[in-house]
Amino acid sequence: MSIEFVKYHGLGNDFILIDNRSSSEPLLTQKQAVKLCDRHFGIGADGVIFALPGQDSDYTMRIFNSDGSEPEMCGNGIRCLAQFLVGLEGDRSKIAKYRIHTLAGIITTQIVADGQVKVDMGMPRLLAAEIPTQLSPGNNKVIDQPLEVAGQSWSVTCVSMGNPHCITFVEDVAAVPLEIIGPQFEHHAVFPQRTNTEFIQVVRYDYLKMRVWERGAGATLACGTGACASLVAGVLTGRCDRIAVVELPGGCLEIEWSDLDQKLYMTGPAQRVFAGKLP
Ligand code: ZDP
Repeated sequence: MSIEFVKYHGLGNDFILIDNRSSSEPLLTQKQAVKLCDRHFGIGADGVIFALPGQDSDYTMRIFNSDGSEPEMCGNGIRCLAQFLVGLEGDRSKIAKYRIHTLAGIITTQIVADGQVKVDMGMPRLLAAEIPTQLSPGNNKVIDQPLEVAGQSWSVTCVSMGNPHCITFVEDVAAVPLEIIGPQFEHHAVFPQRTNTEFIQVVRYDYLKMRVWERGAGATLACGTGACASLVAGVLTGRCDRIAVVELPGGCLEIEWSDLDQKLYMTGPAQRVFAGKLP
């Protein structure tokens, strides 16, 4: 049996998309996903995303990271999935809108101007047990709390967008030795499910610069859930507005934490790169 795939990227965070509408189980194993994500021996990607039948929703998204682990959510990935679905359905409606079931709940995507995708990312979760982290034994919020990593004390804020994020504000993101400290945050004992790690430089109240070390994928060019979590951390600590542009190595996302419904709205691009067939 040969399986068709389409490669997409959202700001350089790249994914292999699989039409999995015929089955409620992913057509590939986690081990096969690891092989396909390899940039030298495979197609190359940060993850593999499956478009499965809905569950009280239009579709279900499942994703495997490039190390084979399965995250609850993926912000850049779900924008790619929305464009992939438009392609599969031959949807010619101007505003294709999908309700997508994920392990982080129902996420809604909408195609807007210029083929950008606006995503209702839901509400952030802030209690220590929801992240999860042991940084607050009393199950409080973790805001600007000290964490010892690589012999240094960092002031961290923890936010879950369905998946865990640990955010640190720094003077200069370019100076962060990401490859060295990223893995130490990811595997720190206070994060039982590991964590995604973001370093943020506040340029203006409405403009943040971010570098990310992703759980299960390492340094990537962009992270949608991470951009949302970082804006929340910035608002909670009085460092930024509720609407801001987040600049990642791969480009910019527009993030809003709505006053009205307390949900995060992310707008950004999703681009088709090429299609192929797996032998
Ligand atoms: O939580 C995790 O294990 C992440 N690696 C999942 C992927 C998140 C992503 N970068 C995003 O855009 O939200 C794709």
